[in-house]
Amino acid sequence: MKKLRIGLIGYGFMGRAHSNAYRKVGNFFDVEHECVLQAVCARDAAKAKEFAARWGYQSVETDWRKLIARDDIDVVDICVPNNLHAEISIAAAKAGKMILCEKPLAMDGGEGKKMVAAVEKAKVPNMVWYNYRRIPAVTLAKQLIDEGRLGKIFHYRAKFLQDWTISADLPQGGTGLWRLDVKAAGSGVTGDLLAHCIDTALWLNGGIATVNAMTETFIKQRKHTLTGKVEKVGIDDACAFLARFNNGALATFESTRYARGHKALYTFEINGEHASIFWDLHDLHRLQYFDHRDEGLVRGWRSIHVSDGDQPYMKHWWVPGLQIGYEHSFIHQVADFLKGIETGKPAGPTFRDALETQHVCDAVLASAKTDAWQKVKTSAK
Ligand code: SOE
Repeated sequence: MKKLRIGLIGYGFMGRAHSNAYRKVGNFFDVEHECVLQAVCARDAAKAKEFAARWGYQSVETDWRKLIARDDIDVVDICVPNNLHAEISIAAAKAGKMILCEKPLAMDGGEGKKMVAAVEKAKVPNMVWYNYRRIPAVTLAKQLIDEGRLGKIFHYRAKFLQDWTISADLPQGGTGLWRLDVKAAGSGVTGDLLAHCIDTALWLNGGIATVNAMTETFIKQRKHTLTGKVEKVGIDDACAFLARFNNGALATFESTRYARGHKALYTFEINGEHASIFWDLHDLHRLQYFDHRDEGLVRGWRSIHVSDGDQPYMKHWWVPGLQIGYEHSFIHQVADFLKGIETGKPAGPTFRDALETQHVCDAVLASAKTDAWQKVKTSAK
């Protein structure tokens, strides 16, 4: 097997999800590459060493530039706050590395465009970790839509609800809380959570033409973990927007970190002329499907338990009826990335695909600021 030597930058929640995927992929998928956990990089040497020992990384770096300069690294995996994605990606592309970057691609479309230019100029394989595409039930939704089972799509409805930032005492900034600091995150729920909903939506239903949004920052000031001072909060705590797709479908998107009782409720529903589908992250192995063409006597919503070998990805796992979970979406993403480099047919979302999501996020934030409909730029060549 060919070795693919991974250099991971950052060791948080995503560092663990990705490391798990690299370790497992070869056990379950027939891939030509063996992922080697070559180095993990983080500023805190002690924590990086602890992470390396737990996950089996062979070495540790404390400066990402040194990691990128190493010629025993093939893939740079970026799992650090959003404000570092562009600089690291561009440097890694110049060094000829393959790049896997956490979502969202960038702080905004301007930065994203430079990142796309860098990876395309260097011709390095690249991908962004929008993992929800690879939950088997979501991939099945894509298959059903592409087969034309829904017919013309009229409506797309998505939401991503959480409740972890309701306390006014929660500080902003620093490890674990950088998502609340606009300088590190770029935006709040729009870039963090709606970006997932938008990526899935673009994949399932094509491009978005226009948006009209509202955002709110419920807690206006929070203590900053790094400065110790109470500072203005610059992120959006909640965002809701209307959208029109290029295919004529109407959409609503909503996200908040203030929906008491909801921890990660990502749902979408799509209504077409013949059929509808509904998916819920809390029940991620099921796809709800209604087909009007069914015989009237038994017509109704079917709850498809996506666990059979005929269904996306499932033949690689256990036996029919036994389900898989969240972490498997990352394993599927690595498997598809490897297949992409082995076949020369890159798996999405590439940086260019993710730039499309970035443009929607930019238009959403601009609309909320201007109180007006905004056109979405396209990243298509
Ligand atoms: C935020 O809480 C978060 O961890 C996001 O950053 C992830 O992208 C999402 O999948 C789950 O929620």
